[in-house]
Amino acid sequence: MNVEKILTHLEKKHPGEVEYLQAVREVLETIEEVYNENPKYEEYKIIERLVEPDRILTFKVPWIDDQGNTQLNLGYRVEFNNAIGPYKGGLRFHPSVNLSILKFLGFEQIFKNSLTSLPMGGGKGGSDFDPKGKSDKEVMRFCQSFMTELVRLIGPDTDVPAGDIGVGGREIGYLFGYYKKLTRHHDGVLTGKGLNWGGSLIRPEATGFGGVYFVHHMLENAKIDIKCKRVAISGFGNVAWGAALKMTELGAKVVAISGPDGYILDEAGISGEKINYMLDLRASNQDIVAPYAQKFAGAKFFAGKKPWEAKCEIALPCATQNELNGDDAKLLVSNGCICVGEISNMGCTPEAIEFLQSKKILYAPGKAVNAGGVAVSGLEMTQNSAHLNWSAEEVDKKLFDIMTNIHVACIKYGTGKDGYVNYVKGANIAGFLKVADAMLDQGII
Ligand code: 2IT
Repeated sequence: MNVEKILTHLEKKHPGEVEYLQAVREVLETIEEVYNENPKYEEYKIIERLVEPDRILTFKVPWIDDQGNTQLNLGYRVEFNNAIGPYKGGLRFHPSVNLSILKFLGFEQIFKNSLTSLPMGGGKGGSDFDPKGKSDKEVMRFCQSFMTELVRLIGPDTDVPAGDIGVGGREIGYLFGYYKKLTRHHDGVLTGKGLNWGGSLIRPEATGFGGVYFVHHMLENAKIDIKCKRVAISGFGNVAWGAALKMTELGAKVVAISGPDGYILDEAGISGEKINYMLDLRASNQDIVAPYAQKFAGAKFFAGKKPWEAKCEIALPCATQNELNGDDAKLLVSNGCICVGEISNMGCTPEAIEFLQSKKILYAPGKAVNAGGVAVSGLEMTQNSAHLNWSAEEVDKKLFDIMTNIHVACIKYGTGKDGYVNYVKGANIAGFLKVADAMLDQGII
């Protein structure tokens, strides 16, 4: 495989799709060696076939707001690869959504889902619709219009969407309700459902819990105790909430969380009711963390700043892509940071990753660290197919085992001669091999 040739070709074909090209480059550069070891990959053009989605559906989503005005958004579903299972991956509703972002997310999802060891292919979808500031009824009308088109593609054994940024329990409820009305099927077509209509226990916690299980393994492997370590987290949504809960439970101290408006530094530790307050903030529909400093004495709010300037040993990006850049990485390391566990998808820029790896900082990419979310979605699909529900303990134990196995796979394929683990390489190779071999088995399709 000639990485530069493939990328030059892709850049020409998909100009301006920067996030997608960034995600592809990272994978190609790290799998090159194993790829070239098996001539069949080249012969059957596995990479050329893997970097293009199987299909993309783009559609308009008209809806009527509370004032009676007609509104219009764009909707997408990118079905990337189904070699090892039905297309699986979330829906993102955010004004920044475009095809490049959904293609990067769908591409990453292939490897992430493969790492979970569950039978799930990769896909992603969403819309440039912004749920922030909308009423429940506006969100409902939007979701119903969105599902009118999405229904053409999805099914419990073909393509199973879930949540992502801007899509939580409320949106999944409206989407599921309309799917059910259109098809008359009550099945596992979406994950992240409500507990009394097919959802799985631990799904809300899964991404954060799984991320912390993974980080715990990274630290243990490096013989570092997690207790009393200071943790900085970006974001204050569902993922950050789960991460803060589990970090606190394991004895670490969460000192910073952030929102689009700035970050909160709370030297007393963000634990107990303060963690639940994150969800209240989110539910307020404002997308700001500033009120935290008014509610809890001693906490400070830094307007317009990122949490990476807070002194911490562990940094957990939990917000969005490219949220931690090269300068942030340098600042973190100069302040004593020893571990960056990316819980957001592609949270670190290539410059940040290069710097962290050059300093031998423990760093692992989103597709490994945040795989717990989609893993429990996979477990929700299993429960739906079997028409039963597992207990929280059962699901949590399975989640823990899955994260342990992903860590083992990263160590297997990512450990260098000096013992430093390149988790990017480990995750990409482990995720890729399974999908590539399945593609070989299934012929040119
Ligand atoms: O990025 C992700 O893995 C998710 N947003 C969760 C996807 C899923 O299908 O649960």
